[in-house]
Amino acid sequence: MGVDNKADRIKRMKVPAVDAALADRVPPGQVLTERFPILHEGEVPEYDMSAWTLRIFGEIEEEKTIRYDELLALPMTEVVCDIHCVTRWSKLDTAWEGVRFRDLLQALNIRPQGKYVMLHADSDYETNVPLEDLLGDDILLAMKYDGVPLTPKHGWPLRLIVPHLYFWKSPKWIRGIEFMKEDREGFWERNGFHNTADPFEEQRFSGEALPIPEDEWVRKEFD
Ligand SMILES: Nc1nc2c(c(=O)[nH]1)N[C@H]1C(S)=C(S)[C@@H](COP(=O)(O)O)O[C@H]1N2
Ligand SMILES: [Mo]
Repeated sequence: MGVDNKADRIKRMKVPAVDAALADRVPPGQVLTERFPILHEGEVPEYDMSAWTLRIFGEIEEEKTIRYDELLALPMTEVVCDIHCVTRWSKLDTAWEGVRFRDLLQALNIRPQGKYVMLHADSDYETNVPLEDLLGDDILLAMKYDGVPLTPKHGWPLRLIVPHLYFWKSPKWIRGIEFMKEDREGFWERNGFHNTADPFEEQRFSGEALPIPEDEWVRKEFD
């Protein structure tokens, strides 16, 4: 209790409220960016969309090949989320639209032993995530960013968004989803990155060293 003057109100409400809200959302060791960095290995792929497919295979009763127009016919979901790259940038309130991973799974007969997933992408990229991590409301096979189709550099025509893990677990240009009995390491996971990759636990690397190639830190392109 006490005198409720203007100075007190500002101290109490404004500054601490904003700081506390951001502190909650920015994982340790991360820096916020307003721009949208572009990071990947290899070339930005070019597609003939009449030949484009998403292949679903491994521990599934019957292997499936899905065309882009079939994906577009599924219910669309919007997700607004924060993203966190292992190279220390985070971006708040990114807005995506696409098919919820869980909704795609519904139409598929995944075998119960298929507990791990390898996400296969162009150009020669793959990353592994446990199936359990892909069942949430905010796990999206995204086709749009900020209300318009993804740009080629950010993953058009299809990218997976896994907001609660470091962004290397969100493959651009995804082309295949493989269900596996046992976990297997993807590209960065084989190259020293952490298998789980929870940014709030700061699970960047699997060892002491920082095995990120120099160009991953210095090569910076933005939208
Ligand atoms: N196909 C593919 N997806 C990828 C990568 C890649 O090299 N190839 N890099 C990952 C990494 S390390 C990051 S930080 C994000 C960057 O996504 P952005 O360029 O849209 O910011 O894509 C991820 N997805
Ligand atoms: Mo990254």
